[in-house]
Order: sequence, then structure tokens, then C-alpha cells
Amino acid sequence: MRVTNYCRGTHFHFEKVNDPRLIDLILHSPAVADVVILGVPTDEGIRRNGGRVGASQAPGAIREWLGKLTPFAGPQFKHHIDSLRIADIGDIEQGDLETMHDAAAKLTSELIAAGKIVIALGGGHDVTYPLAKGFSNGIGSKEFGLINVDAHLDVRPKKDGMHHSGSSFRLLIDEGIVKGPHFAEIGMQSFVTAQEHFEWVLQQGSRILTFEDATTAHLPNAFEECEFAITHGDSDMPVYLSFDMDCVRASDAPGVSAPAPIGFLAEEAYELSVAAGLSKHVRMLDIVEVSPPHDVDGRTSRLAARMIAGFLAGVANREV
Ligand SMILES: [Mn+2]
Repeated sequence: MRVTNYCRGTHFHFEKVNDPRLIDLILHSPAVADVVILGVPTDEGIRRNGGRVGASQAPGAIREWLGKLTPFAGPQFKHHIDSLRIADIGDIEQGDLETMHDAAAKLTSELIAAGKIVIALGGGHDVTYPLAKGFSNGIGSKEFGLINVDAHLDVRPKKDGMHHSGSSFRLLIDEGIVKGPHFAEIGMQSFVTAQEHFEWVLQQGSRILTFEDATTAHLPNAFEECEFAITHGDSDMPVYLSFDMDCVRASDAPGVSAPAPIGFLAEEAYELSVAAGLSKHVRMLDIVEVSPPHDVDGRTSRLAARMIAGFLAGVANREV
């Protein structure tokens, strides 16, 4: 396990007592942590799916911006990020994709079984398959809910027998890891999704809230509506939230594998992450497909970092 250096050389040294930054608060041992951050720096799944590679650089870039943020969530919150114990345990060691996936699944399973809330940084969207598998193992025999916020449905079959960045949700449902009625997709866009895939998802008993539906409802409300529907009102059911940054419009998130001219606003993505943090269901968040080589002024990595901060603020203010 490699613990990523938070670019200490370039970090501006704020006065730590009155103006602390998250870099000063984040631990590297998960033992006492409430929340654990983990990187899965992969590109191979995106390459197999014909996308623009670069997501393997995302965990490092997102961490750099995350470390520079302050723990102060604003006057609207009672608790701030410094009330949580957060550990960053670094990245899964780079190697062949299946080996990385296995390591990510095993680690996630252990962290979830130990009661941690996990934030995983992709990598391509292929990582959600092993991560959700690990999540499922970690919670034991319980059912769980899975929500994917994405411009695409990612239910393509394997290519040449191989898993790729567009097939995570097909595999998770086909292998019975998540039950169709416990799965929802939010943000699907017209003209980038096959009708057959749309119908396949509905045939599984899963829900789809299109980009138009979710925008009309306002994204955080769409999330809460889906969460209630897939957990069937079971207040104890754990939920895994996967967030593909390509659901945000390219002017707000240019640095992704598959940029979209239409999409959610940065503000909506942020508000969704706060809502997910506040939800007592959500035990795991992944943010995938950020691609620093295609970014503009770090816009996309900075948004991912703000989303993580928003999620953490939500967790800090959760009613238990
Ligand atoms: Mn995706």
C-alpha cells in the first residue's frame, strides 16, 4: 500500500492554529478512523472501453486539492469536518487490472466490515464492480442499495470476455451481487445510451431517473427519492453511491474520460454529495472517471475534492 504524499513541497503553509487545512487533519492509519479514503488508480478499463485514458492520475490530483480545503463547512452546519477522524490509506498498488480489482475488493470488504465509511477515488468506472463486491462482502448477508449517478448506464456486456469501464453494473446485477430492485441510475442522457440497455435495466426491476427527470426534481431530491425507493423504506439498509464525474457538464467538469456538453451543474453535484453524507444509509461513495490530463485549471479535480468535503460535512452532521 502506497501512501500518497500530499504534495507537501508545493503546499502553501497556512498558519495551522487559526487556519487549518485538511492536509493537517488527515491520518494515515485506518485503525481509529470513522472515514477512510482509498485510491484505485486504473486506466485499463477505460482503454478497453475505448475512452480517453488519464483517470489513473485522479486520486493524486483530487487529494492535492482536498488537502488545501479548510474543515469549516459553513454556518449552516453544526459540526465541521474536524469532528471526524479521517484516514487516507493511499492507493492500491498499480498492476494488471484484475489484480488491482481483487485488492480493492478485499480492502473494501475489510474496511466496511470494520464499520468504516469508505470514499474510493477511481480510476475508471470499472472499479465500481470490485468495490461494490467488496462492499457486499463487508456488510455480510444483508441486502444493500446501489445508486449510480452517471450520464451513461454502464450495463454493456464484457468485451472479448473482459470487464471494462462500461460494464460494472451489468456484472453486479448478473452475478446477483446487487438485486435489481435495489439498484437505481440517475442522470442517464439521451443519445449516449443504447435503448436496449435502457430496457435491460428496467427489466431488472431497477429504476432510472433520466437527466431531465433528475434536473426537474433537483439532483439531491432525485437522490433521496431513489434512495427511499431502492431501500423500500428499510432504514437500516446500507447504500453504496457511485458518482461518475461525466454526469456533470463539460464546462464544469472538462477533465473526464467522456466529456458531455449537457449535464448536472457543479453546484448540484456538490449538493448531492452533502445529501449523501447526511443520509444514514450511505456507507460508501466512489468518485470515478476524473481524468487530470484532460482537465482545465484543475476544475474537475477541485470539484471532486469539494464533493468529498461536502460528503464529509454531511457525515459529520448525520443524525444517528
Ligand atoms: Mn460510468
